[in-house]
Amino acid sequence: MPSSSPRERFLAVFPALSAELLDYLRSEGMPAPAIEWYERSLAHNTPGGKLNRGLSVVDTVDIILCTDAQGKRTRELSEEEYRDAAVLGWCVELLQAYFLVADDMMDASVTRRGQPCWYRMPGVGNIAINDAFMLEAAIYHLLKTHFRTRPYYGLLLELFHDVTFQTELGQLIDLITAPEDDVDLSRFSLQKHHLIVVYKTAFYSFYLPVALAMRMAGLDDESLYKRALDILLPLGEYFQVQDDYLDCYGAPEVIGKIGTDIQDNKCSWNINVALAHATSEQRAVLDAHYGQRSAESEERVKAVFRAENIDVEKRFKEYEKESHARIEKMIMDMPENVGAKDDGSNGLKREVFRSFLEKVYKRTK
Ligand code: GPP
Ligand code: MG
Ligand code: MG
Ligand code: MG
Repeated sequence: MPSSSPRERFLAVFPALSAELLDYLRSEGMPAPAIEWYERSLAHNTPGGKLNRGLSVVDTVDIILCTDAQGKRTRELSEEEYRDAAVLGWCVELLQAYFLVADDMMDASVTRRGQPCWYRMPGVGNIAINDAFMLEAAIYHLLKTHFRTRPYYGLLLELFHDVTFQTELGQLIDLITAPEDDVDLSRFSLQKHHLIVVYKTAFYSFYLPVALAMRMAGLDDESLYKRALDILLPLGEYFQVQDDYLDCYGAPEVIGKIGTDIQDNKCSWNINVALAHATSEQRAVLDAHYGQRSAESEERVKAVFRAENIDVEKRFKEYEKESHARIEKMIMDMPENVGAKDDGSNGLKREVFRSFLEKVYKRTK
């Protein structure tokens, strides 16, 4: 399909995967309303986002298998290789769908990807909890049907299980650091923030897609996975700082969601920056108004964020530039094709990380 964009080609794989999952329900004798429900949940929650995570699996497999150390293309992925990479990519998107359906309930969010959150759709409500579980179950069904006979099947399962657990740990500390009825800003720190974001976002959004692609491409030197982690966790942290910033400063029509972090009492990057620079008067405003479920309080907090001595927006732009330079340097300090055999195969190319960094730098959604 040379005329379609990478995104369109990836999207074109989804209907067959959805059909495969629905066929399984049919084979188990599920009634038509159950099949229709699952179809609607899969369609609402899986394909509507930026697809960065899923596309990164495909891009990483392509860079490892089809380019030389200088980045020159040596071949194209076969149809079969593309399909395998895309199935793994969709499994990451299903994991994301599972997390987001649940996260939106926990965060009392209103919209996602420009639509009402799934639990807020007519007739859904708490059934969304079971729908989240069923989005997760889809991952293991697809892995089984597409990869059971591969030598690395166990490693794929292990990756999904480990990363899911890590993300749940991150979500736990995100939630218990933000109790609804007990606002205490002294609980927050940039150190706590670092721990939360690495666990709730970086492992599943950055390490998982690349590690899956490395397994599929046959990289078996375990030290390469450690190297990937060393770059992808800082990259994931940078990505979640952007998410925190956009929660307050992004346009809802662009980011597709309405920010809830201030009202939710979240230990976000913005509040930590404000706390680090606030005068005692500003601190008193933050203590009184952060984590309160009212638009007036939210506006009072935003006014402190805008104050000249705090200026979260300006500090974010500085952070963004500094992070990009720091991560780029980490990437450039890596050998071009680390761990490669003499013929250049089986290495981890630094282009994998550069392409990921450029995907997220200065994003607005
Ligand atoms: C992003 O946090 C983190 C997740 C979506 C992981 C959720 C993990 C679970 C185990 C459910 P966020 O709340 O800042 O994301 P958003 O801004 O998109 O709501
Ligand atoms: Mg959320
Ligand atoms: Mg959340
Ligand atoms: Mg957020």
